[in-house]
Amino acid sequence: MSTEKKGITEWASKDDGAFKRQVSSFRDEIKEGGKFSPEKGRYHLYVSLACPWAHRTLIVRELKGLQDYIDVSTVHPHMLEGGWHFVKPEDASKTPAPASAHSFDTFPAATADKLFGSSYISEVYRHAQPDYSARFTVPVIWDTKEGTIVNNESSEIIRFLNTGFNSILPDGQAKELDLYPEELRAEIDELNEWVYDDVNNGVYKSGFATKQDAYETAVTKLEEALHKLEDRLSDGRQYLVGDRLTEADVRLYTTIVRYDPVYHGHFKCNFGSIRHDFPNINLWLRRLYWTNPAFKDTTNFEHIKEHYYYSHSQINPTRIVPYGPKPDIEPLDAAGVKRSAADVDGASKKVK
Ligand SMILES: N[C@@H](CCC(=O)N[C@@H](CS)C(=O)NCC(=O)O)C(=O)O
Repeated sequence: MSTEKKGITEWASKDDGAFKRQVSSFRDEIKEGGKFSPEKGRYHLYVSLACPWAHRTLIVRELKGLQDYIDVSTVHPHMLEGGWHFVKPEDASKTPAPASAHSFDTFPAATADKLFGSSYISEVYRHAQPDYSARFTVPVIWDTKEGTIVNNESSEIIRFLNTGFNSILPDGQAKELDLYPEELRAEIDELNEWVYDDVNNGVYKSGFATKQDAYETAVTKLEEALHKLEDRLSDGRQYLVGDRLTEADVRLYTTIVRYDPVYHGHFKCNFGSIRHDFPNINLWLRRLYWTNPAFKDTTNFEHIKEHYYYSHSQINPTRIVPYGPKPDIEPLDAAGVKRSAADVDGASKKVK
């Protein structure tokens, strides 16, 4: 079987049963004065709302006020034989079937490929490189001027979205926002490194392991890392690094918000749940979700649950998507309000 045909759940090594994530292929950046300079409407972002890596880019796009600068196409949550697929342009305006109907053709908030009308994300990759044979992953940021992919590595995309458009953004909060400030870089880098290995990728290593030992190695590292994060947040701090929002929060958020709905059950990360066993992480999570629209607006629990439980039939052959947990994320209750009084004021009114 060629690499490109292999499903993501078959990336586990035959020898030790451990999951190994592929390295991304397109690694350019958008920056003033470079080949890919910032321009309104020039770039297009391909995402899945289910994917934690793509989710990072959507959050930063919104935090940096780039919604009118970079348009987005959103794949359907089912990642099956041919990889990520789009709704057909002629179906895009139809009322989507309810999520529970498991339709291949429509799904709430899934779009057509707005640039090419492609059926699969693989077609977009092949427009950039006809002989591309690695994995067809999201996120992808496409340049309509050069007709190619600028980058398909989320950690790099969020870095250049953070600064690359500042020269054309209007003055204001979004332009000022720096998610990777010079003075915090060393601490952010240090945190990112183990959070990536043990948490972001740790849930996948647990869920995609095909041998007991590989699973246990991954899941116990994840458990240890979550306890380390829980301790870090025990002084009541609102953000992981310094006293402000940084990319470290963005990168951890997209894993934690999926934890109780998906990773706890589907990926067998069930030594505890965020809501019952990690109160400090749970508070940090709820503050981000309920007080900052860039987090809530970009979090779609229907896509998240439907994607994992329906797509990985090796792990869940019945494809039944679980009913719970209820609610998807807990409200920001009185304790949360007390601990972050200043921030919560406006947002807590939204909490049902
Ligand atoms: N290193 C990449 C990883 C992206 C990634 O693995 N995306 C997954 C979805 S969560 C994907 O598109 N998988 C498709 C496949 O493997 O065929 C990044 O952070 O951008």
